[in-house]
Amino acid sequence: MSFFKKLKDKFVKEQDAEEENKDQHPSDPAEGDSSVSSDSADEESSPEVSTSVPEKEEPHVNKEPAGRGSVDSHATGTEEDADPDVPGTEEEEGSVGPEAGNPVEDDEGERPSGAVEEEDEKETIASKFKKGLAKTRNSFSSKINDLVARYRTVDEDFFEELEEVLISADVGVTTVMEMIEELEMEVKRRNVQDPQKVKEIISEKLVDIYYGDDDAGEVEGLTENPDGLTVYLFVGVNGVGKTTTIGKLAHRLKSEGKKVTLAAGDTFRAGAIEQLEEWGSRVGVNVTKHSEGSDPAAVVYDGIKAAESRGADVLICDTAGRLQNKVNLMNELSKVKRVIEREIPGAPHEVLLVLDATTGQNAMSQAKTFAEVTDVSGIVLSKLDGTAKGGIVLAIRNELEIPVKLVGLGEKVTDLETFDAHAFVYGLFADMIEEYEED
Ligand SMILES: Nc1nc2c(ncn2[C@@H]2O[C@H](COP(=O)(O)OP(=O)(O)OP(=O)(O)O)[C@@H](O)[C@H]2O)c(=O)[nH]1
Ligand SMILES: [Mg+2]
Repeated sequence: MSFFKKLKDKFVKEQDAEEENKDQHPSDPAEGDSSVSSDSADEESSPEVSTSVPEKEEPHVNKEPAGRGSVDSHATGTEEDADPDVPGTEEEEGSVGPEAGNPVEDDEGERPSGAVEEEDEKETIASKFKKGLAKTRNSFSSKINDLVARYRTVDEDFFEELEEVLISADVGVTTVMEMIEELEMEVKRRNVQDPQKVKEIISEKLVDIYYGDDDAGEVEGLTENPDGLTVYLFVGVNGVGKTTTIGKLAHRLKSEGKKVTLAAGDTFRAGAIEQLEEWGSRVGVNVTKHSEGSDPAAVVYDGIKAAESRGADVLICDTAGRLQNKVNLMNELSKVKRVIEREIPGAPHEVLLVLDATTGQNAMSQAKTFAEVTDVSGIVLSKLDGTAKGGIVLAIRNELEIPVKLVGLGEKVTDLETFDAHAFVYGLFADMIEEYEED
């Protein structure tokens, strides 16, 4: 079967059904006009550990929690130097935690998200990828269309130009070379002369390149702990979208029926704890926090204890986004990881490195650095909606050999998807696929 036909069957029908559904049940037009209340941490002035209970408020969309500190607040030289390797986590562990007076909350206060978000959740994966990849698609497919319109036969010059188009979409030189080579072989093998037909082969090869040889082409979801608490640790430099992704993921896991808690392990940046708390109250999950400047490993330890005593299914740990000093980053992350590993064998079940897709090749070099300091199990590529160079997904997977597990496709709480290479390629070629008619 033709590859476009396969994608059309898989994604377009799904979308048509969705649209039909929407016509019958039009959604509430009052989207995104509610506001965030940011008083969640005001009463917290003591440096004590606390597990904050989410306040219930109206669901809202398109509104990012406040509290992102300025870039300046990230940079203090002295703090780095004062980061000892083992500064008494044990002591803190003895004196804090749920036994030390943290209330154990039940789920009574948690209620499902509101109607607007639920409406959003009905959006298909296909339409989310299509929307999120609009910038890349517009730039990429117009270049491809232009290219095939200008060539009457598929020759060397054609491939050379195609190479440029792919590189300009941030696919990455190594990956592009590999891809062009395979394309040339495939075109020869199938004896394709018509450049129009090459579009389809390109789309097919993009999926192949993503999955590589050793993969069955399965979508890779997040690993879960089959017997107990699942722990996810988020890492990445500042501003890439860690906290936002944690909020989105918490929302998603919760709507799947899981009990989720968060640990405010970014004790470094001013406002970071409050930002996570806001997400906690927005999606209705608990947040374990200490005061600013305290030891992230101790926060995470308390997060585990609070999660266990609450019978949570998933704990998601935020961390500070700094990369000024590799040694300190390594010490801090390895200490946090050590605590998690010690408390829950097999955890963390994912170490997720968040990369900002809009930073292009810079994201690649961040990934390399992080991979040197910690075992990254998966990538979260945020802000794919904000770039015309979504090809970075392929470069990351192919050149770093780390799977892209989640992608951020917008700022709404529902704009997080499990990465699916077929849906991604559908997002890139949506117009062509929708128009595709078998001859
Ligand atoms: N358009 C878009 N914006 C996003 C996405 N993910 C995150 N953002 C935005 O990116 C900005 C930074 O996000 P944060 O979650 O605060 O980033 P962080 O990595 O936690 O940053 P630090 O706490 O400073 O280390 C926010 O304005 C988010 O709304 C996405 O998928 N799409
Ligand atoms: Mg953050």
